[in-house]
Amino acid sequence: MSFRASVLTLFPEIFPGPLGASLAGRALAGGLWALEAVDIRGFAVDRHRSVDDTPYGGGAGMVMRADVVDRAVASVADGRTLIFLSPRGRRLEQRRVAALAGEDGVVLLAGRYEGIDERAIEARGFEELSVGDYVLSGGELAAMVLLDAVVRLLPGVMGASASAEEESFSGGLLEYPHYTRPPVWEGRAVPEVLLSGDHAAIAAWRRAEAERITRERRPDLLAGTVASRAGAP
Ligand code: 4HQ
Repeated sequence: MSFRASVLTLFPEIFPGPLGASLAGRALAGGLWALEAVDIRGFAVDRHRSVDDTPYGGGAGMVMRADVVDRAVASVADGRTLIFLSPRGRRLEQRRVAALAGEDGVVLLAGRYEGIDERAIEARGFEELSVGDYVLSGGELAAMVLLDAVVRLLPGVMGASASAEEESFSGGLLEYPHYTRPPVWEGRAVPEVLLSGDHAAIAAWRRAEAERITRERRPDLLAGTVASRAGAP
């Protein structure tokens, strides 16, 4: 069976969005993965179909109700990993992305307003993941980021060549610079070695450039810290 993603959201109409285009979109159309957007509002029970309420203890904004959210979760939960997108979560890294790509699928909970009643997160042991240290207006874009990163790793999505190359060579380093025609553009020449036809020299140059750029921009990736060694970008 292929990878199945369920996204619980108050804005199901924004899916698949960018996931319906390009690489992920072709894979979706081709049945290499499946995406279901579940409208949390469909699980509201009162006359006004409310999904949120005022926070206990006071303060600004509204909080999504645990009972409504949990009924939405129950409607799709089938043993797949449950993930809540939140800036409070562990930072999403390529290592986790790759592990998720090896699972049956995921259930992603995208919050709006000030957040979700903590008990709904706690009760089912949601894993919390963040796509970065900035504040989005909802978890939907974060869910799309996670899915985009996962889907490109699914078997048959990228083709063996690109994925194999990524694993062996660029693992843990930033990408070397790329060039295409024309050979000189606005007075800027393509590095000569790339025109030499010497494949060993080209591979050595690319490796050296990848190391230089990584050292300059992201020395943390070389440091062998927990945040590195995952084989990311
Ligand atoms: N939000 N990484 C607040 C994020 C976010 C992030 C999602 C905003 C949850 C309630 N999610 N809502 N950064 O900023 O994942």
